[in-house]
Amino acid sequence: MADKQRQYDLFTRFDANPILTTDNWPYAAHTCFNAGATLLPDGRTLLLVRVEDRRGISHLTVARSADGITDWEVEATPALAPDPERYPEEEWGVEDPRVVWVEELKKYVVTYTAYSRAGPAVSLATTEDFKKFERYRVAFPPDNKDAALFTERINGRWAMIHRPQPASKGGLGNMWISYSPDLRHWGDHRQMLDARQGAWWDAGKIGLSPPPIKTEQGWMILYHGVRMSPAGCIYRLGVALMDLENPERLIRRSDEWIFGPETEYERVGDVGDVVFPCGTTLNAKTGELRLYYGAADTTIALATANIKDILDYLMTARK
Ligand code: M1P
Repeated sequence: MADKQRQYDLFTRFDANPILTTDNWPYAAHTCFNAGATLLPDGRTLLLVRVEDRRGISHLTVARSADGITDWEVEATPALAPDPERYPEEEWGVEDPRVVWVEELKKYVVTYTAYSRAGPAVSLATTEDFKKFERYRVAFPPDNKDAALFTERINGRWAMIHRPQPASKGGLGNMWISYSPDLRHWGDHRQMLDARQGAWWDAGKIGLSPPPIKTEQGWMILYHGVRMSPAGCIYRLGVALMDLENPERLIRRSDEWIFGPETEYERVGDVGDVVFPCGTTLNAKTGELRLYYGAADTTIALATANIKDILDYLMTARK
């Protein structure tokens, strides 16, 4: 039984989920969800949270916590608000940030969806303090989202995963990887991980969830798969392992989803049946991986797993 259940039990939900709702917000907000995450040098956890207002427009606000679970201090004003006068690609908001610390730059790199009448695009900005941001603007034009940078150069180039959604595929999409010498000019685009087809849980549309996590065995890629049904979509999480030197090369991919909507706060909300993680933190000593995820596009929840258990599970998957 233990083995039979193992893949379903990789993650444990925090008892008092959700950890952040708009009740925690110091100003009026409709929903807070899909947050990028990072550990600060002083040990606190920082979430860069997508906040949607009652117009339907999203901005990004910082929340910090000493233990990464409770007593969140939410900033009184947005860290990154859409600025459509200077950046027209942000006319309808900024969404779904992914945050990585890049040691070489001594900066955080934030990738996010810049939404406008042109469609959703991938934008990139850097920051040292989550107060001042340098916008590099659009890295990948519409329709494209679910992007994050690898934390280090690979064979001398920056690499970014993203998810184009070509009209010819009717709103479906696969994960791609592209490379850049300077974070501004992107090329050498390759399809990296395909959505499966037919009855599969990740048929049709997949996208990167949190940024790639470097392990000794390879880059761990947590991705969301979207099951489209007559009753609506179900967003679940899968995992793949890619080669450290050549992240286009798949080592293993889980057949089954490893986390999906089960609780009421995941099943009911603005968009029900959605778990959508945009950030993790990893305790290098214990191997505890914390998954911060948007629940039903309404609140932020936390689930934890041991990264070794995920890797062990992956090794049981087909090549
Ligand atoms: O509503 C679920 C999610 O839908 C979109 O994700 P994707 O385009 O990858 O399917 C995003 O709008 C995301 O914010 C949202 O949580």
